[in-house]
Amino acid sequence: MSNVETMFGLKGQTALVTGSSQGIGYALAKGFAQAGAAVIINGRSQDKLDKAAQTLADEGLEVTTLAFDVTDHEAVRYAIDDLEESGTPITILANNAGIQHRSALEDFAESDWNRVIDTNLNSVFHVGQAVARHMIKRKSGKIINTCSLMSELGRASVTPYAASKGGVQMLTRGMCCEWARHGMQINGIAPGYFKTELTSALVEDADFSSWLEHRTPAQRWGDVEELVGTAVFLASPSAGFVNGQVIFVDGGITASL
Ligand code: GCO
Repeated sequence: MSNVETMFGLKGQTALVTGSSQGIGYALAKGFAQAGAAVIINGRSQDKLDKAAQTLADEGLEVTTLAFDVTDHEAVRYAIDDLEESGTPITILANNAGIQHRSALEDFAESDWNRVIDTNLNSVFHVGQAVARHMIKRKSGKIINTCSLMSELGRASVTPYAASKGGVQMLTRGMCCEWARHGMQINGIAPGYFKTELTSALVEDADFSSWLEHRTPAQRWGDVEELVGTAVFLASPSAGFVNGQVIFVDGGITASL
């Protein structure tokens, strides 16, 4: 194997990506598979997972599916322990599941607040803890949490989302403080504005797109494939001493006024 493949390849690894039947999670799962990992895609809908797995198979990438609700602590613990006890050690975890809900904060329903926090932040605790308990035993493992430019910057109408992603950034750093001593590397990826199902309403809003293109130094939306290199790097042996870091893949938006 070449030195590059050794440093950046994921051959022999098993990667679980939560929320990966579409969007950023799907792109990360595809990238991990292309880098040589055995990939498990996750979501709540088995039907959506089967469709995503078939699309990947049509491109020669075989993945397995594991449907569970990342907001259900017991269901997560059961799914992860069952996987591990069946002889499938999860060596890479990408905590990617996330939702968006836009509304003025003064009108934001408590149920919508709870849904956003449960899916975007609490799930990282549930799945991270369940997987880490096995990684600690093996004294190795990679966790990559999907943060956001909104881990650092707010925007009116998406404050609960920003609060959740600010929490994921600090949870990432906390996981480093707790688990790096066990041979684990825990880092985050903070996407800027990317064209996905989650942002489709914004992409279709000409005024918003125009504002974004002027606000972003790169003057454009990102494509989800542009997140894959950072994820593969963080999941690879070459990032063995990178810990507690959040890498912003955002066209420069968080670097500028
Ligand atoms: C919004 C968007 C953002 C981004 C997300 C990407 O409504 O402003 O949904 O929240 O999509 O932050 O990381």
